[in-house]
Amino acid sequence: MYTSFMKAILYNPPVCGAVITGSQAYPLLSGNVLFYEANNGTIVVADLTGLVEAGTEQEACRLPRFYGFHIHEGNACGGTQQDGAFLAAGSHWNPRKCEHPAHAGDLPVLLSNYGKVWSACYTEAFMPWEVLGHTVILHDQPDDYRTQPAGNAGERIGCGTIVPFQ
Ligand SMILES: [Cu+2]
Ligand SMILES: [Zn+2]
Repeated sequence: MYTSFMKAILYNPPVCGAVITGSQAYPLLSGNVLFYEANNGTIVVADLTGLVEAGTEQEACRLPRFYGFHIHEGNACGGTQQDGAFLAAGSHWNPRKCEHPAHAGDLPVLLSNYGKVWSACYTEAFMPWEVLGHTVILHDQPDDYRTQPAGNAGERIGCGTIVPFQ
């Protein structure tokens, strides 16, 4: 028997999602982050490939490892590698003015397996439609869930603006 969580992602389309593109340092990164309504909250599914740094495709550091993953408050992914990739995404989305890691946009780290990620979590920090117009950001280091203001998660390496699913 499926729970209501499994039913939510198997039998319903997402409410919204973001198409992820990589920074100059992660040109192979692509895929989607999808937001489904479930119970009193949201299931977030990350479905990504190519999460490997340019030039490291053949190296042992491609072994499974963790990457920071948040919803940021900005509505765009602009920003140069020099000034900071995806600087336009702004800070962690934080509508209730809490401290990290209690920002509504704080999510579990992603596990990349030779560049492949499939990950899902359930959160009651927001409903899917509340994140419309904000951004999904991936970082090159795992969030430590302690350091202020953003978990010391390193560079921004992937970004996408959250838009209605179609
Ligand atoms: Cu972030
Ligand atoms: Zn945060």
